[in-house]
Amino acid sequence: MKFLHLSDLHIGKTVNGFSMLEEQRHVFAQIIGYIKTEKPSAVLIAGDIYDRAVPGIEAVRLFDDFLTDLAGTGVVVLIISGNHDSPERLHYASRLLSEQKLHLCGVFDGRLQSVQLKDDYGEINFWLLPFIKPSAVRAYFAIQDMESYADAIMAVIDSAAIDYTKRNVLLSHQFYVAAGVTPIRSESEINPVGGLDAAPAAIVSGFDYVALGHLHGRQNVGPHIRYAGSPVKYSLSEWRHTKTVTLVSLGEKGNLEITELPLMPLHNMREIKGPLALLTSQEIADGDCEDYLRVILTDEEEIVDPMGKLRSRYPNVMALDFENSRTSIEITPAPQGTGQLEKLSTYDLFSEFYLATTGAVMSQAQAGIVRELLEGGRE
Ligand SMILES: [Mn+2]
Repeated sequence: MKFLHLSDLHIGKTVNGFSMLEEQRHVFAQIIGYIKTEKPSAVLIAGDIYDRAVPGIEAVRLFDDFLTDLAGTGVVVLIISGNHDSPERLHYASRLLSEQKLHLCGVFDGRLQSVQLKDDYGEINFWLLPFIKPSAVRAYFAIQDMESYADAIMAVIDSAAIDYTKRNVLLSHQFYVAAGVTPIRSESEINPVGGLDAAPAAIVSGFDYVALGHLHGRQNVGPHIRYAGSPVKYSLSEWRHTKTVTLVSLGEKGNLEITELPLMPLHNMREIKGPLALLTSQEIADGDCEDYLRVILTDEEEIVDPMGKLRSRYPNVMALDFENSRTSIEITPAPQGTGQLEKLSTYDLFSEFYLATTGAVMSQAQAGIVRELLEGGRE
């Protein structure tokens, strides 16, 4: 049986003030295209459907369109909630929708839900584990000291009495780590302090495939335990990532094949670096000017309104940084809330502000003007 694994749609997300709705619509169309050509039996969406617990109208509308298109292809759709979703809202109408081959598991109700599909080799059980916290699981199990995420996940899986001689696939949205492997993290993920949510991937290694969501960079945490990654780059930290959906082909027990199908963005996300004149000149401006950019200006001279100048050529500049001999000097910002700022003179405060906003230190002439104005003001 072939099935498609995706996760972390984050429908409705904005990145540095830019709405990703059109990007999302663009990749969803490609996913529908892959379903038509590859003809998988099921589509697994491993959590973080929406970016927020209460998504905006446009986001709800886009998800509705996507679900309708998915249903139109005839595939079975399996969905769990992620840490960004509201479990109850995502769970809405799930009993009715399950009759339409759409299985939504938003809320953990004390029992690991499953959906059984069949192919020539027999049955495959798909287990739907929505995002859980130990506190939510404790209510259902009489287990002392259930403190960790690993304990909670193990308790839930153990309670399902899974027959591991059959083929089993798990959908889960937790932070699984493999021993000795550093996970690829992205700034668009929410990171609980200190990685307390981490659970060893070994606890789910009994499944024939584990379709994970949570980490936004695609990666395996075991030969058959995998994060599909988000379908769109959701932070500048992901600009070098390639986004894909995962096509899994599960044959007889123990026979698994994983293929990555690339997703093309409407506008790419990338980083460009150099002096302003070069980056904005007709001949040099490289690639698609409408890409989402982090621009690093290397000019030694100060520039008036650098963002305005850049955006006249690149309308989708997301971030602007400066890298020159002045910014290479390490500046330790005054710690806030310690009363340190109050001790600074108005002039010092202004020069800190100037440095923070322009990335440059004031020239002698400018410093003179500021001092003159400040003294004039005092008089
Ligand atoms: Mn996510």
